[in-house]
Amino acid sequence: MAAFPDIEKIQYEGPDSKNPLAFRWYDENKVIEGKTMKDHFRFSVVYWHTFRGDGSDPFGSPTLQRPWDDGTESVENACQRARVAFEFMEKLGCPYYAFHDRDVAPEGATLAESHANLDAVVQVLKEEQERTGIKLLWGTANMFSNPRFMHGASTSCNADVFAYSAAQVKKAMEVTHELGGENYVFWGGREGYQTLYNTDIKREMDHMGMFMNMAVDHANKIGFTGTFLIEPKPKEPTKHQYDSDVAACVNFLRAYGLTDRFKLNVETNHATLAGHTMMHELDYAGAQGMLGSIDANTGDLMLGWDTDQFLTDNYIATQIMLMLLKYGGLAQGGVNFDAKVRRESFEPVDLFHAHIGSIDCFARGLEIAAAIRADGELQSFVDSRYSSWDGGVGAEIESGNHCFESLEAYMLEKGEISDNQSGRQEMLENLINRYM
Ligand code: XLS
Ligand code: NI
Ligand code: NI
Repeated sequence: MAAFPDIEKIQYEGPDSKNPLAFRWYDENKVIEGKTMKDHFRFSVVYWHTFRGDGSDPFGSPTLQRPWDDGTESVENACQRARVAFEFMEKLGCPYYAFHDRDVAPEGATLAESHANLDAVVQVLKEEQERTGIKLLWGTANMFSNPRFMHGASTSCNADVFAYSAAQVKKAMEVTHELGGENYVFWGGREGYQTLYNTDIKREMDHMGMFMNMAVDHANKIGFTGTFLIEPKPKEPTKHQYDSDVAACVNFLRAYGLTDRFKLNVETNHATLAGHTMMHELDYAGAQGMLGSIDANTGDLMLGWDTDQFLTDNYIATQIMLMLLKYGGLAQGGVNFDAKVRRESFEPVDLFHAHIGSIDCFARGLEIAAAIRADGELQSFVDSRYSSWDGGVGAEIESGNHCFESLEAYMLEKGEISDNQSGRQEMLENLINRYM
């Protein structure tokens, strides 16, 4: 029994197509800068929003029609839902997916029962992966929904919660490994604080560092070689999340000796909540050699919380793709749609419209970014802006051949700096608009 009987596999039909269930820009085999579109993006569908979202919000009940779901928390329903998920991803043509342990299988009355439920559903996921060739981009553990995590997981004031979290992550990692997952993600659901009056930051951060080191040790034990990813987010649900932004995460990873095995999973809406652009977060992560993967979505500047909307803004997609091309792509990472349809978009077909639109937006962003790079005007402006470092005193400083004394002697002799050049911001913004 098909869940989407009226929908065929989504095809590329080109920019002139008016078919809402076709790609206009995403041609998975098209080669850009030496790589197919499919390999540039490694698009991934998220289990939690797409198959567990029900449209409820703090003000209202579920709205989304999901006829295949019987509404129970049974393992049978979870297995049935898993098959539907793969039908959806196959028809969409997305090569990857991502999940939390508790999205795919119901939590049991005990930890042992939760483990067993997960194992049962994982068998279905495995069969479906084999049947379709769709792969697991990453797994993660939900350590924020159950009330036991009210004070956090690895940063909880309650040592038993740390232990419970270790047991849960151990299992989630093993399952991710069993399914051939290419990464494992830590999004610090409630790893932060609501008030500093009751919080020992130093102790909590040390515990989190210790926890991640235990994860690396366990990966080595079981032979999981995937990349660990931390997903920065500044707030929500806590007032302050420790993994606030890319810079804070890089600092954390360095402080606790984790940079060999970890990279970052950067999310558009989290960047905005942190008061940064996505371009900033990606550039910073890339510059530090820490760019691992992307959670693709967008917020709403009028709302100011993590609204997880599907990205359809060509400018943001272009900026993202400029950064990915600049840093040589995502390697083992991917573009993961951590996004949900609005509760008013309640029909199953809306899931297709949402993903198709965002996939196309990224494909178009890639085309535009590649065109900007091929013309080279932007890059040659940046190169010439820094040309004082390519020879003379600049090159001497960069190669480590100066100190304050020698630079004082240089400037005393020269008297004044060579003239500054205009930053030409407006001209460059106009240049970008030529390609849009
Ligand atoms: C929440 C996060 C979450 C992670 C996975 O804001 O984006 O969905 O991606 O735990
Ligand atoms: Ni996310
Ligand atoms: Ni998010």
